[in-house]
Amino acid sequence: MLTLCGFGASNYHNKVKLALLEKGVAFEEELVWVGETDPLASPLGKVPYLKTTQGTLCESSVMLDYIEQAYPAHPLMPQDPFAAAKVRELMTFLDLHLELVARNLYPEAFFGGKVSDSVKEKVGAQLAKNVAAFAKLAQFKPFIAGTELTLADCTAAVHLPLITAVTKTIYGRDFLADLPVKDYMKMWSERPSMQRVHTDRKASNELFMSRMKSKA
Ligand SMILES: N[C@@H](CCC(=O)N[C@@H](CS)C(=O)NCC(=O)O)C(=O)O
Repeated sequence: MLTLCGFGASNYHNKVKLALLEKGVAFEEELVWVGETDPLASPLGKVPYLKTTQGTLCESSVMLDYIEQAYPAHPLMPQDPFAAAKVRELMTFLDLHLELVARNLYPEAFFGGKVSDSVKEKVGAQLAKNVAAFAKLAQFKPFIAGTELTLADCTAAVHLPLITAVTKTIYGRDFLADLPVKDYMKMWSERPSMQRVHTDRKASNELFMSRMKSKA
């Protein structure tokens, strides 16, 4: 049995959870907040991490690769090596070039903090460039990598709404406005996997916010 450790307000936690649910792999969840992680399982103190019968794994994309190989039923990766690499290319753009860049803005966009004007300027330019590049790769046909749901969709579904929210809040403009993200997320909202993630995220968000307040 797999145990996904983390919390439901985390986009990276939900990326792995969506893949598990879409594949129909049985798993348990263990509530672990940042600051309460097992240092052996997650040496950088990040969530999520995954407990398996063989040991633990950190880094969400590594977990997805493991789950895909260990549970080949209901594949979320194409068989063809090149097509699979195109899926990983999209996952890398989403994690590294979109989410990780936008993350610099979360303190102000979501947590009541302040981000300096110079950071906003630098991050805004980088995000604009990276979104334009992502737009050249993303298919939306209707899935991110083409006609089949893949691991890139489990990644896109959790990151794209954050990019929209953060750019609207910080720059007053949705940097993803030219992409069909609304239709894409509507399609996702009809899937039972996303319905569960959404319900759990709402409950987790409330807990997360009350924890932040009690710490302030
Ligand atoms: N590259 C990591 C990113 C995970 C990540 O940044 N998780 C956030 C929560 S959404 C976290 O643990 N942040 C705390 C920290 O970075 O110290 C992954 O793909 O798993």
